[in-house]
Parts: sequence; structure tokens; C-alpha cells
Amino acid sequence: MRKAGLFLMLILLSGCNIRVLDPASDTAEKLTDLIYLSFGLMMLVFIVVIILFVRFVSKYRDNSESKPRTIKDDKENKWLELTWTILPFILLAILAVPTIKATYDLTSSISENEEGSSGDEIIIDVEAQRFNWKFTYENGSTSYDELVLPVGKKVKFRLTSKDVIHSFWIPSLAGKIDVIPGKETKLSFRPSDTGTFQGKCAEFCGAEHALMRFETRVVSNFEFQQWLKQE
Ligand SMILES: [Cu+2]
Repeated sequence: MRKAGLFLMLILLSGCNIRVLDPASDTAEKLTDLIYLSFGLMMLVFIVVIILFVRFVSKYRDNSESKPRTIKDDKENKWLELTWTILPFILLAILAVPTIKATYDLTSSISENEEGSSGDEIIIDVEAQRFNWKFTYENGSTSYDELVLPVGKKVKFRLTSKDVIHSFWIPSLAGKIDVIPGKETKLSFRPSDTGTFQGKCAEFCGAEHALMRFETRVVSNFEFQQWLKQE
């Protein structure tokens, strides 16, 4: 009880404004669908197991008047054994096919036409350093801890770190990606909604790691161009 209270307190104290299941990009949408699918399958298995558990416990309950029962284990039930052998395969296949497909889609959308951006996409260089984020746009303008993106356009990030390993994470827009010194990692997504989304470093990187946050503003293309000029 005490532990549950402590856990609840931690959640409340964390002032959590990170929204994971509130997708605002094509990539986040795919990831959210996967989360719901796996959660749905898990609940299905959980409910079936609980129903069988309650049924067996009540059916084979040892009431004091009856003689002690011994379980005979000499009968085979071929169909039952086949069912519980094949069923996990089916469940795993339902989970695996969309997961592999989504993984493939996301990876190929990052690696396609590497060099130069077309009118439909922009490239942003991200440099992580304890404890801030530097964003460099194609026209050379830079910003710190503030990322501004045009809605509807594909954004490609090239990420690297100046010191230790960080992790770039905007829960509403994409999954986490490691940011590694001396190496470039890539991430891409297409924001579908305007708004302000919290981003943060998701890899413990030092004393002020918790403060290594940034704000992502997804705005109209016009506003984006205006902002670029100002920077
Ligand atoms: Cu960090």
C-alpha cells in the first residue's frame, strides 16, 4: 500500500507533460498503432487467462467434506495441446507482421535520397551538448533548445553529440534516437498537427540531464519561413 502511494506520488510530482499516446506526425501515428495493437493482444491473453484461472479455482476447490483429490495425468488431449501450441504462434505473427512492416517503413523513409532536400522536405542538423540542444537549419540559422518545424513537410534530422551519448526524444512526434559523439544518426517524420510539443534528452547524461529539454513548435509553412528569416 505504502509503495503504491509512493509510486502515485512520484507520478504526480513528476509534473508529466510528456504525451506519448497523442501522435502528431506520421511516424508517431504508426508507433501509437503498434502500442495499441500489442496492448490489445496482451489484454486478450490476460482476460482469457484470468477467466480460466477463476473457473478452475472454483471448479476444483477443495472443500473440507470431500476426500483429498489426486490429479491423474494419464489422459492426453491432442486438440488442447495443439491449441496451446499453435495459438502463441498466431498471436506472435499478428504482432510481428505489423511491427516488421512499420520498422521497415520508418527505416526506409529515413535513408531515401540522402543528399539535398527537395521542396517537400527540410534537413536540420542537431547537435547535443551537456546540457542543451543546438538546431541548425539549411539557411545556416541556428537556435538553442527551440525547434521550429513547418507542418506537413518531411523533416530529416542529422544528429550528433559533442560530448557523451544523449537521446533525442519528442514523444508526440517520433520515437527516441541515440545521439552519439563522432557518429551521425538519423531521424525523420512529417508533423501532421500544429502545436507545441515537449522534447527531451532520454539518456542520462549528467547532473543536469533532467533540464536538457527543448520545445518543439510546429507552425504553418508561412510562419516557419518568417521565423527562419528572424533567426
Ligand atoms: Cu543528454
